Formats: sequence, C-alpha cells, structure tokens
Amino acid sequence: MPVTSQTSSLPQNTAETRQRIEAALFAYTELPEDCPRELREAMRYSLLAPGKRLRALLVVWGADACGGSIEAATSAACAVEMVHAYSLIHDDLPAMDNDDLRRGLPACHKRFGEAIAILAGDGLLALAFGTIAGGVGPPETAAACCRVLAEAAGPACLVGGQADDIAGKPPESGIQALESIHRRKTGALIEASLRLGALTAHADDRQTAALLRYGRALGLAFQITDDLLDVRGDEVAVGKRVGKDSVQGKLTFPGLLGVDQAVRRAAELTAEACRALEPLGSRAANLEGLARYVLERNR
Ligand code: GRG
Repeated sequence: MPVTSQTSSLPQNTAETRQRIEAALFAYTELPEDCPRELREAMRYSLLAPGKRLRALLVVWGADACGGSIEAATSAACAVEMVHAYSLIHDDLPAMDNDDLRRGLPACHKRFGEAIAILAGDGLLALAFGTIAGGVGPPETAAACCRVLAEAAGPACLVGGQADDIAGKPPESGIQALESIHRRKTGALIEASLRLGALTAHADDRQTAALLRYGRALGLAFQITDDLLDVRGDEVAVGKRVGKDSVQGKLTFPGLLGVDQAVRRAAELTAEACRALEPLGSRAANLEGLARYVLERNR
C-alpha cells in the first residue's frame, strides 16, 4: 500500500467513529456527586474540547485491522484521550510551556485557574486507568492495557520526554536526541494506542508487530508535521497556530533538517507506516487513510 497521490481525506467512517468516541467520553465524565462541580467542568472542558481524536482512532482502527470490534476497543480509546488531555493541560501551565490557548479555546488554567487545571489533569489521568479497568475485558486484557498505558504515560516516556524537553536538552546532540525526546513525548502514546487496539482485539504477534511498525513511523511523521505546521504558523503569522517553539529557539525538525528535508522525511515515514500495514490487508485501510491525513493535515 504505497503512499500515492490520492487525497488525504480521512476515511469515510471517521465522523461516525469520532461521534461514538465523543459520546463515550461524555459518558465517562458523568462523575459521581462527590466530584466538585468546578473540577468536573474543568475535566470536561479540556477532554471534550475539539481535538482530532487521532489516538482514539488509532486504538479502534488498530483493533479493527486485527479483526477486533470497535465496541470492545472504545473504553481503551477513551482512556488514551484522557491521558492525552491531561498531558496537554499540564503542558500548557506556566511552569511548563505556558500556553494561553489549546484547541482554539483558552487553556484550562486560563479558564479555571492553575490549581483547578492541575487537579483536572490529575483527575483525567486517574480516570483513564479506571476506565480501562472497568471497561476492558477480560481482566487479564484490562491489566495488560493498564500496563501499556502506564508505561507510555510514565517517567521513561511521556513524563521523561517532557522533562528533557523543558530542560532544553539536547541542542548539542542533534537529530537522534530530538527523535528520542519525541519518541517519548509524542510517539509513546501513539504506539501505546496501537498496542491497546491490538490487545483489545486479542491480536497475534504478527498483527501486533505490524501495528507497532506503523505506529513508530507514524509517531515521528506526526511530530515532524507538527513542527512544520508551527513553521508555517510563523511564516504567515496568522491563525491559531503560532510557531512558538521556533520563537523560543527550541530545537525542531525543520530547524535541524531544514524545511524541505523535514517535508521529505515526513513523507518517507508515512510511506514506511503504510508499508508496515501490508500484512494486515484491506482491513487496515482506515489506518492507511489516517497516515495520509497526518502527513497532509493543516491543524
Ligand atoms: C506535561 C506530562 C506532560 C507531558 C506533556 C504531549 C506533551 C507532553 C506536550 C504537548 C505539547 C505538544 C504541542 C506536543 C507536540 C505534539 C502534540 C502532542 C500535539 C498535540 O496533539 P494533537 O495534535 O492534539 O493530536 P489534539 O488537540 O488534536 O488532540
């Protein structure tokens, strides 16, 4: 399945699948009475804000590509979105990236204040694991899913990548180090999404390996295109995206490779991601469409 000149429009069933995910996310945030109203509002505000739901789509379409059901994968898909939303809330805080806007809306701490934003992130992280424990079956699969998500969110991946990133590491050591930060900060959750899809579908080793190869290439392509969108935001200096990283002098893929080579690298990685899906046959068509979308997206 090579990357061709086809348009990058998302698979036809994307809207329907996203709606299913949105409805489930809404239901999971019907929290018990003991949850303070403002905290619940802050959690919902960030979780239900208009995100692309890329990670959730990877879970459900990853499961589907291995012969599993989208229904059985939906709890795990919601859990990944909860972890993602938590990481974005915390990343936007003044002590981290200090962003005022997220998903086109005031960042959680701008709307609710820093203390509630921190707690909303904490609440979403905990809710993610409860969602898997209560929604994924059988229990051994739920435990395996919790472990995968904990590793991806933990100190060797998301949190560690963020720590290295805010420490400003490692301008001296170039592309490998930049890739290492993003494998942990962005790639780990993308890979975990595919692993969760495989687990909920009870995929075999060959199917799981194909999904992981796809996920590794896609994760890096996603980060490069994210950096490229920031560069374009800088160039046009309009719209919601502003090239904050380059403004702050942070290391980025276009900064290191130059824009043209970064564009080529993202295309190569997308092609690699699509090739990795070959063993899964036509059931992986949604994942292939998603890879094209990641390459050609504009937000
Ligand atoms: C604070 C523990 C902690 C981690 C933060 C994920 C992360 C680490 C920071 C986010 C900063 C950032 C913009 C990273 C670039 C890639 C990325 C994760 C972009 C946002 O993901 P999208 O584009 O967002 O999938 P939506 O809103 O569509 O879900």
